[in-house]
Amino acid sequence: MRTAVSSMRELKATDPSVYQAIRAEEKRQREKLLLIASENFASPAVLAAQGCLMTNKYAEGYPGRRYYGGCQNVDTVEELAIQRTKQIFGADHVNVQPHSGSQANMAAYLAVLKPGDVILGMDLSQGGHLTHGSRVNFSGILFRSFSYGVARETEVIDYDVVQRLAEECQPRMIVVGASAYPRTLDFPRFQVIAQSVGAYLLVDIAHIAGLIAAGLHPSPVPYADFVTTTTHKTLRGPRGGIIMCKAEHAKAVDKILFPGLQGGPLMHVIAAKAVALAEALTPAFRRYQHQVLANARALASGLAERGVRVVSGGTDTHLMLVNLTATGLTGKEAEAALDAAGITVNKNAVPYDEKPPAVASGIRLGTPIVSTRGMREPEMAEIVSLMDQVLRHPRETRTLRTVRKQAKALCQRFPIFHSYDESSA
Ligand code: DSN
Repeated sequence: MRTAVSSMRELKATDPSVYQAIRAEEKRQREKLLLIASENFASPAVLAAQGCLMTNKYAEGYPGRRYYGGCQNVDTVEELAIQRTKQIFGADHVNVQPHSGSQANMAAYLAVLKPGDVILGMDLSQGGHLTHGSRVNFSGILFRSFSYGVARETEVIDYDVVQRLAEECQPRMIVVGASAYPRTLDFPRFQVIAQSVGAYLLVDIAHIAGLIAAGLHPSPVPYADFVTTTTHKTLRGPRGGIIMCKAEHAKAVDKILFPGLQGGPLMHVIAAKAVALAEALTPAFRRYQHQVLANARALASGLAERGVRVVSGGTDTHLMLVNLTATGLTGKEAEAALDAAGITVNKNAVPYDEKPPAVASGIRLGTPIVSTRGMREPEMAEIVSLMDQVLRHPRETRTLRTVRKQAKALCQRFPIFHSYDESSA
């Protein structure tokens, strides 16, 4: 097979515009402090598999029962991905074909629900996800959706309120999981609530899958009917999704995903999922996840020490939300100033935010990428200091320029794939 370098040479000759954009993106990833909680750097092995010639193969169906000939090798990678997911999470049944987390959630709903059924999920504006019942998403269009959030005083989920809401709206499915909730989720409690109203329980672990794989967040698998995840966040694989479920839902899940929702699976991505899952079984991955958590705690406490308000007072996971109201900055302004200073974050609504989502009163920060680069607590202290300068002087060009240089210098001390290079040395 061609090497990555010779493939890039060919790309440069064939399509210089796309080549230039990829090189510019490489530079951005190398030189900026990336703190977007849902992103990560997939390993060179994952990238190699994802860029491989299995993209050429049609394989509608499942291993051993495909609608095309010539599927022996793609069967091998799909079987490996399934078996490794089972080994990591202990699920009865696994489907690794969802193209994304959204497709995985759609399949979990439609495996047992009908359009018009009631679902109860976490409110997007309080940390939930679009596909958990938002009005502008298929989940809020197809189903009658109700939502729970966090308590105003504590900014954490009040399970008594969830119980009351479930009794009021009588959902067929309760959806758990979040994209901006920094606290440990109580899955046994959600199971009790779901059982008390006869609802199915779907847990979307997209953000915390890597932590669960490493045993650093409780697993929902024993408690939930369905567990969905993406593979590219803390799990550090290619962009894609996975569904796990109890044995009784296996047939319904497989049938609704294909032929119900998708056609041919992305076999090159499934190959890369298998590689990432093998990596997730290693002691190095567990050490990495420990560092992700330690770094998140260091970042949250460092910011709090400088008077920055961290939602709910801290984090139990890889991410945190910062409420900027007291600084007079909006999330949008902070995102722009930080990016100009070489620190990339995303604006994010904070609980009970009065600003629209495109402006927002907060930012979300996560440590998966900086931890993949090999950064530890001392570097988190440097990042706190850099962020503090920007948040105090967001309109001072000189400050932004100086911080940008410092952020780049810090990144250069921890080159992309530094930690992989170390572990392979
Ligand atoms: N868009 C993802 C995130 O940033 O959390 C969720 O799908």
